[in-house]
Amino acid sequence: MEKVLDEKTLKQDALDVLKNNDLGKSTKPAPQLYPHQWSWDSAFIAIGLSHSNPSRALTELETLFDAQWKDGRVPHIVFNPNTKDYFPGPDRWNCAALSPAAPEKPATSGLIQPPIHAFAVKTVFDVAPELKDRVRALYPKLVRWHKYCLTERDPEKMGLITIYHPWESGTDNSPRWDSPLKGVKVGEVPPYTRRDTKHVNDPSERPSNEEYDRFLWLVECLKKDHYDDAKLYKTYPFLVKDALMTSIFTLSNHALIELAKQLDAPKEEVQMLEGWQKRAVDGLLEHSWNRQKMLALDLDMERGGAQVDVSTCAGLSPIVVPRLPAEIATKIKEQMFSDKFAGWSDLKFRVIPSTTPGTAGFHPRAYWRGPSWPVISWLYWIGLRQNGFEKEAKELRQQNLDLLEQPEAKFGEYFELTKGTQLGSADQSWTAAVALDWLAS
Ligand code: 2M8
Repeated sequence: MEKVLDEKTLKQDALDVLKNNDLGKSTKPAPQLYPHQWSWDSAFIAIGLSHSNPSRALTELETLFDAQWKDGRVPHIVFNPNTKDYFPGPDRWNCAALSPAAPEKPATSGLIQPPIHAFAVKTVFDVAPELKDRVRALYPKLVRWHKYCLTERDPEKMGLITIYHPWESGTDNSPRWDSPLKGVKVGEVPPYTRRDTKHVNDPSERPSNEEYDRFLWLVECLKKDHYDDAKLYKTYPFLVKDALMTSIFTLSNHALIELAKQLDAPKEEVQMLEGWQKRAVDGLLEHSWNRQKMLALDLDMERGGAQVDVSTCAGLSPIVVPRLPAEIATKIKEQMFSDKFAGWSDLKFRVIPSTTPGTAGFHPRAYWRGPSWPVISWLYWIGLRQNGFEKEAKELRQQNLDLLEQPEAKFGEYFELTKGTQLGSADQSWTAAVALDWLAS
């Protein structure tokens, strides 16, 4: 067997990945596959950088929030003007021309991604209190972002965030979206050439052409309604209440409440944030948590809010909810290490599969349909520790580090389960970032 990397080498390699992907004031998620700034990637990157360069870590988030829309949304992609090698690029989204809320510059997409940013800002602030003035400047933007999530994206006031596109979920091609996508009647999609498939070894690790047509048709529908939430809510064919997105919201919003107190925000503002927290936690536990399945499920709003019955890593997401009732936390922990996830007997490393092996929609090498994403294990490692499951957290951290210390792992975007083979892009920034955080812990 080939010798594994030691922790010192792994750390240096991780720092090199982030350095090589550095665009100056933001970091691209991968050298070629993802050449712009991505919203939630930047939050993980900031956490990874917080140990070596907290000032640069905060810059990552400041750059992202410079592109915040007037309505509070934080775009999922901020386009790097120096590259054209990505599709769909700024022209296809055409946001500034279509929506008065979008910034003229920089060009952005019109979607969002999970709101992990306040948690990242708090993490940076904890290690670098001297950055207080800059954190203070970011704080109101974070409040507007959270407000957008829980108002425009939750007009029903259920406490659950609605997504318009699988790209918003961060788990793009997950079986979570198979049933809601079936209801979308694909119309005429303007011609396009994919660029993503040429940057991976095997195109079947990426979404299929049919899936891409569907994704792009949804973009056309968003454009038709000018990215206007009120209009979209009436006519749009894909409205899903996202359990993972909402769980992450509660983790981040809890951090935002602490930030608000540290920055002496007005009492009424703290109370408003606390109100959102209660609403989101109640929403998750009342509508999304399925006691029989012991999983949090998404709700398909095009089908009267029915739960989407699949077994994916998103189902474990309430583990990150602060102050989760102990009984639910224990059930999720058991589920996480059962044969459905990190206890599956064929795993080379006991990491968290993105989809339960053998269940509907599972595929061993396809995008978000089985392979493991270190960034998800990292998120749930945070959740386990938050709930006092230190032993399990330690084991999950170690298994992920063992995987990443294989010389051929190369900070992969994701990994096949039975052999630990690297899939998708190599030198993925958020994989390097979470490795840095694990090594520092
Ligand atoms: C993946 O998403 C992009 C589209 O946004 C893609 O598949 O082309 C997802 O894994 C997403 O969660 C991630 O933020 C992005 C960049 O790493 O890649």
